Amino acid sequence: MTTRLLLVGGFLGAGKTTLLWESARLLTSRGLRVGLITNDQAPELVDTAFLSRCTVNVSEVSGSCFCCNFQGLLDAMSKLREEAQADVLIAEPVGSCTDLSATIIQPLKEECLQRELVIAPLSVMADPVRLTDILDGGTAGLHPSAAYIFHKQLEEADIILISKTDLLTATELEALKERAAQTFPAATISTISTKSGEGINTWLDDVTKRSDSGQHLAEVDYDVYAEGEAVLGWLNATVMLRGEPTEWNAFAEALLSGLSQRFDSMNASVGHVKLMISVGESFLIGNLTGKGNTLSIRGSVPASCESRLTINARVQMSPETLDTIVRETIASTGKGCVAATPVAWRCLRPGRPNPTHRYDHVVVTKEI
Ligand SMILES: Nc1nc2c(ncn2[C@@H]2O[C@H](COP(=O)(O)OP(=O)(O)OP(=O)(O)O)[C@@H](O)[C@H]2O)c(=O)[nH]1
Ligand SMILES: [Mg+2]
Repeated sequence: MTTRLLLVGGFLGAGKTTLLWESARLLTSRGLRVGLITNDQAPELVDTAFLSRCTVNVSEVSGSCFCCNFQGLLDAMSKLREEAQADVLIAEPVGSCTDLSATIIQPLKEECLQRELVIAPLSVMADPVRLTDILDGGTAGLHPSAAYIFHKQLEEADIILISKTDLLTATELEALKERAAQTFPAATISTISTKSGEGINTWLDDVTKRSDSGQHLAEVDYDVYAEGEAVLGWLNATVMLRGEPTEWNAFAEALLSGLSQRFDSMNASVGHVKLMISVGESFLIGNLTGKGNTLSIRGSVPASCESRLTINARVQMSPETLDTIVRETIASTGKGCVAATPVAWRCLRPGRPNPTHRYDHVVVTKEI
């Protein structure tokens, strides 16, 4: 049985997980069996918790990114092929990862025939606001080395997928597409909005037919890449919240807003802060992908005395400071009425990327 792998990269907060959710739904309605693969430096992932509410199977590779744990990616793929007989696997690498063409796609191409695998073109999502600033020569509010990662992700893309197009006018979008095409001539430029539905079926048609994956490599300076990751504090935690009956949507909004104020007061750029609050089958997702105006809450949870909070934060500061700010803000949001008991709490600074494989050439494959 041949399985197709779609790899959806792109910087933190670009919209990858939202697209995985929507793609799984649409591909399933086309009669395909889908498996999803999430990835992070540590467990307790909002993305896994969220996608697990989807009707398809999800496998998580945590503790290391795909490129540094290539075997972990292979194992996740095998598991989903066995358990779900997946026709299509969609994998989301860590948002601060780059050099995927050299470290994941080329080695996978080497094994395509043996593994009955077809690899779709590497899609790299780009938030239009951040992309505009990068094309203007700015850093999209990021540390210059983190902005370098953003740039390298686009350089190695087979398809650049400008996301969140609902935020732009048609004229702005055309202009952005043109500029992206000039700066990154090797990629196909596509556009997508998971909110409005624009472009999703077109992209799915493209990546379920094409197999010209990893057509080029980016030249990546691993010292700058490592610095771009290391400037971000990384926190993954799950906490039980208990106390008086609480409106969890209001709690989530107050928590993200409180965090945003603390980060802004320190001039600390936010890569992505995401959370999930669940009570039984009900859940909400909260996101902050930059300043306070990027705060969004989706879904709804009934008021109750107890809920489960999973929070993932990637913010430009030391992990110790991030740890303190998140603990203090959860406590102050509860105002003494909601007690927070951590079930799992990990705070770290990503280590230097040390990929399992790193190809210096593009592998030419035969069609299966
Ligand atoms: N306006 C708009 N917002 C979107 C769209 N797609 C995603 N978002 C929002 O973008 C934010 C980040 O979305 P995610 O899908 O979690 O982003 P991600 O790329 O998976 O982020 P990481 O896992 O941290 O790398 C959320 O607030 C989403 O609601 C879109 O098409 N339009
Ligand atoms: Mg994600």
